[in-house]
Amino acid sequence: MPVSLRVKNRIPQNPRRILLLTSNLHKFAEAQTILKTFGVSIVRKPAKGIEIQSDSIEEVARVCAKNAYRRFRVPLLVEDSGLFVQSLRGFPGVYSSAIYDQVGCAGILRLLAQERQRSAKFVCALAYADKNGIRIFRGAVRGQIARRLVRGAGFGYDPVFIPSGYSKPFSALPKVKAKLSHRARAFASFGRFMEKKSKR
Ligand code: ITT
Repeated sequence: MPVSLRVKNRIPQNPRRILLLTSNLHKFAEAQTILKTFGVSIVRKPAKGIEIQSDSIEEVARVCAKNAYRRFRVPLLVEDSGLFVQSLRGFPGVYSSAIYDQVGCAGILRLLAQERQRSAKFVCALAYADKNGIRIFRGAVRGQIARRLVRGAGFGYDPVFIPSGYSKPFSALPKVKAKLSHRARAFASFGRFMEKKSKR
């Protein structure tokens, strides 16, 4: 989970306008759509630079958010996600980004070519940092790895991930993804937290 600490643009001071540190435009767009419904707006900061190695996506998000907050001193979010395939003992998991870059969805299909057990889950760990410290919001969605790749909407592993209760992958179900993805769940949980916070 690379996070850049090179800030060139203006940093928002409005507490309900929060930085999301990510290089992934799809991730940003999905997060923005969800948070809008809670009246929270986010500003993207490209993320390249600080990388930590960990076997936990939660730890990656937490440490990156902590380091970034030390630098920027404004409320910010760092999100780390991964695809965990049961028959591969959770692989690619924390290595999802690197594995995607190297072998893509086709590589996951090759690894599972002879496998009948195709259960998998997407997990998202969202770390929010402000003057009170770090809070973690989690989201997960269970499903199956498809037998074939279906190109369409979305990004990353969406063409091969079929959410439970559906017969098509996320790439063919953008509205479903917007409601029940790992990211939708983690950001909705953060949105509810912000709503409560604003009423205090
Ligand atoms: P940042 O670290 O800059 O935020 P990233 O794309 O590297 O962007 P992650 O490390 O969180 O983001 O994601 C790991 C990989 O998991 C990423 O390369 C995607 O291919 C995949 N991934 C994450 N969320 C996904 C989603 O909603 N749908 C499909 N693939 C996803």
